[in-house]
Amino acid sequence: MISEVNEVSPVEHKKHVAGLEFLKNALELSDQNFSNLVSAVQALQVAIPSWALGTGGTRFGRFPEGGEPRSLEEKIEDVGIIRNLTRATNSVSLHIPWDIPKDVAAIQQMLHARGLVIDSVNSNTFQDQAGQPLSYKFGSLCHTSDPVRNQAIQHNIEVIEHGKSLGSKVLTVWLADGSNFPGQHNFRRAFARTQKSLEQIYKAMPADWTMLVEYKPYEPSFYSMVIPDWGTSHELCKGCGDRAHVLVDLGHHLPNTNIEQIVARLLHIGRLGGFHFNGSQYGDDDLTTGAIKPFQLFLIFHELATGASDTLVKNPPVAYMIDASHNLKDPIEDLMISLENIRTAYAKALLVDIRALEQAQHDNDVVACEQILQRAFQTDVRPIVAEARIREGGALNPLESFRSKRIRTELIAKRGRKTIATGL
Ligand code: PSV
Ligand code: MN
Repeated sequence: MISEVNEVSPVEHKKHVAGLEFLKNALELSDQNFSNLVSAVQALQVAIPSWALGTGGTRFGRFPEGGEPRSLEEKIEDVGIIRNLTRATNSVSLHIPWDIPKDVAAIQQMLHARGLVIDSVNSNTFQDQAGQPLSYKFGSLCHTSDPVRNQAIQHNIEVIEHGKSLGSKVLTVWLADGSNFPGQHNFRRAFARTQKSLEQIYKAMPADWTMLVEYKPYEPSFYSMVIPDWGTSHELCKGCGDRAHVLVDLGHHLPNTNIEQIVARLLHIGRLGGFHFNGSQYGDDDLTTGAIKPFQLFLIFHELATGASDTLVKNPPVAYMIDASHNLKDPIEDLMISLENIRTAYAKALLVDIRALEQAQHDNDVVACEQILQRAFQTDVRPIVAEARIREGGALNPLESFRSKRIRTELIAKRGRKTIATGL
């Protein structure tokens, strides 16, 4: 039985308290302000997608870790392990049809027992499913044929129904639709058909639901994607209505894109609905969040934090999720490191002296502006992130606990070494 209790050794705890005290003094914060900072980090919760718990792969191969979840129940079990150790996630995102629950009541009970809820439900029109009458080879919501589009629309409506039964209120749509060769698509018409299809799906959502529309510049289509950028996504959302928002996935940008500026722009127009975290060097690389560009992650959180404290910003709450697959690392370990990096970037962003920055921006003091950001970014906030975790009963060092409790070994013993999870 995997131990649920996270004991902190007295020696480690003493070191942690000393680090905390040092940081509080260095930041010259009162006990109350320091405590508020920790509470803000505690409040940041990031959903885990059901498809990220198995070992990922590329078209060249896959090297399973073993002990992978074979069912929705086992995926929830894994997210429960991550929650227990990190306290940085309280929800699971599902992909339909991979995660259709057999027994809704039992799933709800499992979630409840682990302090979890269902976050978004995600449709899948990027694959053909067994028994499906029509193929998505040439697109889904953009398809030239009415019956194919209708099949894809109906699938999304079914996804909403599954979500309703599990208490979700968010439908996420990511389309693989696009073209590989010049001339293959009439760009204008493919967009118009997609718009109409999304409007129909939007109309089928209950009044308290939100639709998130994700964009991606390339892959699987290499010449054109129907929704390649945030502007297209925004246009589609506007056409649907007030409860359709843009979803930004960190890996869905061409190298060197200024993602923090996109975040600021969407916040300004009130349409930033969701965020998928991962690490990326070239594209949808699915690396650990913050592994390659921690400064960019900090700058993104700086925009989110300043946006949240600006009364002029009327953006809805943003739904956070990790969207990565794990080719080399143990998926549970990788997800825990991502959660840690996300909270670290957020904690650093909360340290930015916003008033001083605004003054320096007003004075066009470029050096001061940059220094204010660097001061926050270079602060070692690990004690704050650890404190946020242990205040809620999490582990002082989740990774070490995962290894010393030999959790993966237990999962392999229970589920086998050669299991293959459904997912990406
Ligand atoms: C494909 O790029 C992708 O990673 C999208 O980001 C979706 O969010 C995810 O798959 C699941 O459909
Ligand atoms: Mn994504």
